[in-house]
Amino acid sequence: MTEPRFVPHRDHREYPPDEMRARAREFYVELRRRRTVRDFSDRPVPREIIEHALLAAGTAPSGANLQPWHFVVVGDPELKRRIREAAEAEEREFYEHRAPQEWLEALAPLGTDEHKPFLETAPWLIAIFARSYGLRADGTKVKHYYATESVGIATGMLITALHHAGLVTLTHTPSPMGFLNDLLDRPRNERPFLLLVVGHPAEGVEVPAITRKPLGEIATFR
Ligand code: IYR
Repeated sequence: MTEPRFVPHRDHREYPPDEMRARAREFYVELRRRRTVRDFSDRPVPREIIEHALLAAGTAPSGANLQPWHFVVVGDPELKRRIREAAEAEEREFYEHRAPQEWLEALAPLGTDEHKPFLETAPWLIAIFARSYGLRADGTKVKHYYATESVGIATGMLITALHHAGLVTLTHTPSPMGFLNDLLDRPRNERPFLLLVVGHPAEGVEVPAITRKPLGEIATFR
């Protein structure tokens, strides 16, 4: 058993009430501008921006602080082409056979189909993996707790960080995603969580005319 060790939390900052109100509001206004985009520009994005967004994602809380995520950042055009090919094969199956009518109807407002050119156009793809267990140096397994929740939180923070930097993302979930383990050489204890497409939007990009639920519908105060 490792003994707990504590240090003062000197990084915490408290703001005067008015400043706190302003910060909370401004952050919402900033996040409210985020939209998922499906048409990407091929304009390059410096790797350093992606690295900082990943560092931000890596600050996420996780079960027993086991940080059960791994991010594979793909910029290589040939690898992107192979990911597109594999993803489109799964998507074709999904749209033509696997998806129940109800699911297709839910997707209709988004205008999606099996064509995924953005997987090649966008400068970066980030394949996010969730580790269902860790491995010690001697090969024995380390149990992980709440891996899905932890990776979901880290992914939300990654999306937020990239938006904050002025980029757009698409949370892409070709299903099943096992091909990502093969193409990206990831071990069996890592489960593909999702594929985040990252870049600048295509010029004149349009997004679906959809709305967000009001506060009264997403929250209850008691
Ligand atoms: N993976 C498919 C289908 C899809 C599913 C959901 I749920 C979405 O919000 C969007 C798409 C695709 O990427 O087209």
